[in-house]
Amino acid sequence: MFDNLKKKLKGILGKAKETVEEPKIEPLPVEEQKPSESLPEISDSQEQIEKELLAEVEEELKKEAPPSIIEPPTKAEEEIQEKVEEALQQPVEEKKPPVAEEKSFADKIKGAILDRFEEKIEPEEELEEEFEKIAEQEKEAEEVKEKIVGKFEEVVEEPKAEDFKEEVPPFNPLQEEKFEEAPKLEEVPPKIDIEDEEPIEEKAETVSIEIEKPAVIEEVRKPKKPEHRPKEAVVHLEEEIAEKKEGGILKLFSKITHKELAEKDVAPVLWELEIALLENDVAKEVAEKIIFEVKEALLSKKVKRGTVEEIIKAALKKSVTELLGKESPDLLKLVEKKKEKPFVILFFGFNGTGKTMTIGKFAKMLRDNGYTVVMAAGDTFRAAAIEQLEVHATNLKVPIIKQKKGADSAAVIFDSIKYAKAHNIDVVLADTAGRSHTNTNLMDELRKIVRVAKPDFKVFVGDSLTGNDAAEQAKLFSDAVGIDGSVLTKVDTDPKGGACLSVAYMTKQPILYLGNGQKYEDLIDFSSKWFLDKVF
Ligand SMILES: Nc1nc2c(ncn2[C@@H]2O[C@H](COP(=O)(O)OP(=O)(O)OP(=O)(O)O)[C@@H](O)[C@H]2O)c(=O)[nH]1
Ligand SMILES: [Mg+2]
Repeated sequence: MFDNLKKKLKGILGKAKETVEEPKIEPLPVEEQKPSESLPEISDSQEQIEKELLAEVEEELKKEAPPSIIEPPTKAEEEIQEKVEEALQQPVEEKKPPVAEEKSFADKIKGAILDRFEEKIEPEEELEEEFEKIAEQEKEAEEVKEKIVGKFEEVVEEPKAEDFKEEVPPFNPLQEEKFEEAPKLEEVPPKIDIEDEEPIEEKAETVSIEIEKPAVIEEVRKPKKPEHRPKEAVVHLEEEIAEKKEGGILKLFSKITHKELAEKDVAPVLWELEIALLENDVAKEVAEKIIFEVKEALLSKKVKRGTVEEIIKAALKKSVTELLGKESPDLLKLVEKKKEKPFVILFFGFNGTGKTMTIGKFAKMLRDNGYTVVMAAGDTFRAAAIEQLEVHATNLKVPIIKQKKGADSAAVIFDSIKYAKAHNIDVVLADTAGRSHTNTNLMDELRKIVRVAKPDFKVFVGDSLTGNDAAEQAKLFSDAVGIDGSVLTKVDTDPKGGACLSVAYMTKQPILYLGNGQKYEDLIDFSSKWFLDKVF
């Protein structure tokens, strides 16, 4: 029962979130990115913190760099450096491994020069010969030097610009002044003569020491790259943003959590909803009314994200409740309230919709509730209709008033009322022949019955399987004789269920009961709540 409609609505509601709502985080509209509200000030804060971080890095660098490096060279130092540079130009084939790698560059230079002082001084002629050799090898030494410089550049270029930020100029150890800074003044002998120069072999060793220089300098000068921004800084930044931009954040939050839907956002889901309603026997007029109301609900206010499904559901429920109209009256109470017995209920509708069967169900329900009933065999038109009702009367052990086939239906019903009055029976259940609006005679007959019997309650019986037709029929009967309420039968075989809405809307009268089977007890006391619970 109602399985189709239920399934369809469930599917649509399930999809509504995806189809109606956009991704959760939408970019702020340009006009809302005012300087006072968010982004620029946030950048300022970041910049400030980055500056602080850089200052810290610089401070660390200063600490790590030996003070000698930044001292200006003195004359004595310059002299030493000259010697060192001469030594640099010596051939490198005979270079030896570094003397003591753990020593600083300045120590190594100083040590090498002091060693030379301790060596035995060679005669001048020998020295000249050696210098000639040096001159011959000068070219080769130059090449070696270039290689060293090349290495230098590679090593020095390694630190990335962003590691130092813009304020810290990248260190260039190739600058002359940096070379001159290396040795320490106090620890170097004040005078150095050319005669003091060591033999070629020894100079080669000096070159070897010099080769180590780049690595040592790099070690000293290369700032430690901050691998991660300190956690505290990040936390601080977030707090700052949160504090300063409270208004902006709240706005942003509102943007994220709420969305003002436009027609184009809701159109697809409304279209699907309308199709589902039409496919499930909801009359076009009724479906359009529902869609209009759901649309109003979605477009009327800012919709909180993630609640579209709920909003559609709520709008559907509201709309359906309104469509179903006033709540079904409690028939038993109406019977009870009537001062003068009997309470007359007239059943009518198209052929084969279940009028006679429904009379049997009502009889049982009333009897079960302590009311006495009499059946009126008002269908004098169709063959076997009287016998059919008789079967129910026998089964339920209730009296039946009947005449022959072809008798005046209004007269049979009038007789039943007289019988009820005479026997103090609470309720008369009057059957009628099935008819359509095209059958003028039968419609006139029905008018006559109503005029004569003056029923207390006129019940339209519709077959829910006929869907929209049931609603059309109901409208015709309503126009002809008026309807106080409807019964929709065979809902047990109807997976759609839309006829309920259509019939109620067309007749502007409530659905009283639903017939959901062929047994007497298969009668559902209808209410909008029951319907909504079933469908949603
Ligand atoms: N499954 C099911 N069948 C029903 C229901 N109500 C009635 N029927 C069946 O529908 C058929 C027609 O029922 P009737 O009570 O004879 O219908 P009617 O409106 O009196 O028919 P006419 O007098 O010929 O106009 C019978 O076979 C019933 O058993 C119902 O709620 N569910
Ligand atoms: Mg019948």
